[in-house]
Amino acid sequence: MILINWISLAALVASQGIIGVKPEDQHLYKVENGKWACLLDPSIVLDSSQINDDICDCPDGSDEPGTAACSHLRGKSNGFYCANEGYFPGYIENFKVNDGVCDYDICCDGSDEWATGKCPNKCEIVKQKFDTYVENRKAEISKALRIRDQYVRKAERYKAAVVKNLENIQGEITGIEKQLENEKKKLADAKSRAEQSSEDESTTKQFSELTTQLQNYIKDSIASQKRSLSTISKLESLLNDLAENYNPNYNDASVKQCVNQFREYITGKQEEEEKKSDFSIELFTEKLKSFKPSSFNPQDYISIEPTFDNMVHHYFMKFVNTFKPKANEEEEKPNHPQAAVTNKEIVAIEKSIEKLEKELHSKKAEASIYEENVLKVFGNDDILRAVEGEWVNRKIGEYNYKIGYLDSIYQDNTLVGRLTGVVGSTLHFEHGVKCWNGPHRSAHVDMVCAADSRIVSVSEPEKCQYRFLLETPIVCEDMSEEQIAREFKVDPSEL
Ligand code: MAN
Repeated sequence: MILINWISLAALVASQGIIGVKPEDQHLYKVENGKWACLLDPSIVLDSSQINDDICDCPDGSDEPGTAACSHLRGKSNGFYCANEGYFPGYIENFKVNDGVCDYDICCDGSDEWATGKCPNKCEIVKQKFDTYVENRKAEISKALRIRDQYVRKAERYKAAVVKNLENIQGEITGIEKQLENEKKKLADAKSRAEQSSEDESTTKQFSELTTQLQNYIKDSIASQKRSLSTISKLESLLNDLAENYNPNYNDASVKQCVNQFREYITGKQEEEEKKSDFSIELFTEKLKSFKPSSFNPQDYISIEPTFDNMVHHYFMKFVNTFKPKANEEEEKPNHPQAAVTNKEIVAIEKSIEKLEKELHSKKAEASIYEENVLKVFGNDDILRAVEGEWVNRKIGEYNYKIGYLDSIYQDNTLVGRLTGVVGSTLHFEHGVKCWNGPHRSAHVDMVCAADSRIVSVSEPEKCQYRFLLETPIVCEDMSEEQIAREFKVDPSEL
């Protein structure tokens, strides 16, 4: 309990009623016949001199609004009222009343120290500081808002550029996909043609074997005919010998019949031989070679030798083709003849597909970065896009700190963290260099509105966990005078 300065008290009571009570509540302290009842327990009636006598009498502490006697019962909202004439009234917790400390941030009039008389009224100077603060702050905010506006435009341009890049790359992806589809079709076609040509090859081989068989058969037949003719000729010579040299006197009926029949045969044979053609393969081939149609131009003909074998082959193939399924063949195959596909060509198409697939993969990866970027939230109005690549530096204490908004934070050359998230106007940085015997470094950066970017302060509430205060235009919002006024803080050291 302090010694009440009754003269000061009397003066205050005279000027503003019950000390520590706001004007609107003064009526609650109306004294009737020198008596007053506790506010929440009117059954307790006190002598009016017991109000603010520095002794707590009422269970609700209502008899001591202007002293610290009932401070344990009175909350801040129900605290000591400072009139702060010429400035804004304030409320201070009752335990701070008459404690010998000037609480000018709340009671610029020093009325909280009415009993000690230690604190002269400084409301005039506080008011001046307040007015200056509000004016400067208004000017700063309007400057900051103009800068922020430029950032917003910049962010819009940056986003538009990302969207454009994404569109371009999506166009490229569509192009590559089309090319890939074509190449894949080409590959399937080439493979089926290669298969077809190997089928054709085997059919041709079979046909060629058949042709050779036929050619051999004809040749064998001719050779066998020749051999038969030679045998016949030998037999004829024997029989001729017999017919000319036999002895008719023996009257051998069988010999006579044989000789007569042989002579008939020879007569008949001569008639036959007159009719018989003199065909031979060699002669035939000679004739074929000398065959030249009228207006013969060698360039118009495929250079195949006109031999008997070739002729057989040609007619045999013609014969085989008669049985080919012509209708289907036309449907399945294009009209123009298809060139044969080499393995080299297939490998080249496969390589081109591989290259296109690689290109597609890398373009898709690039596109997904842009997509992610477009969908990402970069703070209100996408503003953080505009500060991409911007760094704010300041030497504080023994270290030089560097904050890269969308990047990372360094304490000299030590990585404090990389940006991992944005919550409201706080940037979160994590995964910095590990602290000796501690966690990996990390930081929170609280951004407050100012026209220029500046690291205001850094603290390390826990080992290697940092908290920065960063002034920047990017978090500025238009503020009413009331909002600005509420932000004003009295610095007692300046009074
Ligand atoms: C360095 C700095 C400090 C940190 C200590 C921990 O000195 O990074 O901020 O507290 O390491 O050992």
